[in-house]
Amino acid sequence: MINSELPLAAYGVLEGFRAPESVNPAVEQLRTIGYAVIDSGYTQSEIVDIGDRFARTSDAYISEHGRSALASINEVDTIRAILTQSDEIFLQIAMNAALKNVVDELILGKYILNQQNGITNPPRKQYSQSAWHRDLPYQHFVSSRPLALNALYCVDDFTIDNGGTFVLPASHKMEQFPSEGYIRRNAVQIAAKAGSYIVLDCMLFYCGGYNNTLSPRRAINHLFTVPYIKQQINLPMAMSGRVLTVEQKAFLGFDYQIPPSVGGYLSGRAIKNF
Ligand SMILES: O=C(O)CCC(=O)C(=O)O
Repeated sequence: MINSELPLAAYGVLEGFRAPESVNPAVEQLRTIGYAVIDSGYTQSEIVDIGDRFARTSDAYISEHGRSALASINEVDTIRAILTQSDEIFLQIAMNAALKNVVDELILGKYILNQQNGITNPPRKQYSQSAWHRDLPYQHFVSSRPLALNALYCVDDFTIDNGGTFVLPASHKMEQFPSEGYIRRNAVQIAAKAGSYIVLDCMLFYCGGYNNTLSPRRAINHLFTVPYIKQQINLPMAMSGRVLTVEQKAFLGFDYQIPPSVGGYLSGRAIKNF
């Protein structure tokens, strides 16, 4: 017999009609102008300790890969996948509770850590991140909700003098990169204390400013994406030697690795039981 009942079950649906729940001002601001500054909740001594660990990790990274080799490929200001270095603090910074609250509200459903890079805006030098860009580069779509967010953890204070981040408010809602005149009239430079996160819609145009002081201005940039966007570096593979919780593994994308074959895909479905 043909079942002529109207189908009412659905799959792949995460949001139905319901009252808005968010009261977090950072969430509202991210939706409207595309950026917000939030406090990590770390104490002053934790913030200083993170700065020291960043410096040690940076030295180790540069001696592993070679300063001149990194400089020759415009990579000397960046510590790629900093959480894969030996210090466990960087995974904790990526999973900070205040940050998670905001990202959870803005990316509906699952998301993963796509990138975590240490960055240094050097004193009085050309900086690799000083050109306007989006963190999903080469993309020109507008989406009704973010597919990705990024968050710059401020290792040092971000000031006007040391080249604090510039943003173009609401540019996540425009497909095209705007004219020079528009940038001159509308760019905003963000001052933020060490220990803050500058959270951005990944489609917002932004860049670092010129650091006119004698000290480096350091940050840790995170990109959180829906799992369909591939990671910059295979974090499950790079972190496979670590003892990780179920939650940490999910966050790092262990559940979203590409199956090597049809058989691998089917056995993955069997494990998920659907
Ligand atoms: O240093 C900054 O303010 C911007 C960093 C940046 O643009 C990036 O990491 O992609």
